[in-house]
Amino acid sequence: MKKTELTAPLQSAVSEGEWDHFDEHGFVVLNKRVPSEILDGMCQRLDEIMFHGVSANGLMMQRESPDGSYQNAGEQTAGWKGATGDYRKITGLEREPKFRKFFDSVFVTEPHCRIYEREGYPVRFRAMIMNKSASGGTELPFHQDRWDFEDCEPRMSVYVALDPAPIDSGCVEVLAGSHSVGLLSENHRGVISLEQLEELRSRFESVFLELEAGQMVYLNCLTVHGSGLNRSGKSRRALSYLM
Ligand SMILES: O=C(O)CCC(=O)C(=O)O
Repeated sequence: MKKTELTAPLQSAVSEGEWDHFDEHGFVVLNKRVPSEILDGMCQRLDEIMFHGVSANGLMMQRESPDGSYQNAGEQTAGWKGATGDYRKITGLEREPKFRKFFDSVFVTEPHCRIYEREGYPVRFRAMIMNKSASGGTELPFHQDRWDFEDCEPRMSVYVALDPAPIDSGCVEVLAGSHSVGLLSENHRGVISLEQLEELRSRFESVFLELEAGQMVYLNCLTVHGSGLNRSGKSRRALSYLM
């Protein structure tokens, strides 16, 4: 083996400047992109799951709302619900090998170490697809990311655009810096009230996360975010890995 192979530094996913942006604004769009072979593998597997029901028994799958409203989104239950791209959410991808390639990459392990090894938290995570199907998607109310089934709160998510996410596709909108206000709602989905949203909009800048396929965002769980309907006529799939 050549000496350089032994001494070469590990490739870092994130620069110090990017972490500074994350700490100050509660999110950062990374300069680096998901390698195309990993991205293509995840997209291909997602097509197999949605259109052929492959491995879907172990997954929670939810169909889009017929009228785009959040309250009318389909039930989130285990198993396939037909050959369609009209799924809103798919959870339980943690053990899927093509997704694991990404979960095991430096884009996930580096922030994982930054949060958990430094603070001695136990390792917990949840991986899901958030889709806005070509037929219009479902509105997602503004919220902070919370969960109610563990003894500690999640801290951040790694968000990956699997398809291009221009503004008319219902890309995610964040209120930059809003993580500084702390937890706003005890309800289990972290959804905030319209009054809270109005007040926050007067204090924090709104940023639409228009992404290209393969672009990644690190998002602080307390950063208020939401997304609208998809008017682009194309699906807008994204992977969200919460830790
Ligand atoms: O993709 C979206 O529209 C929203 C995703 C989201 O809220 C999340 O990943 O926490």
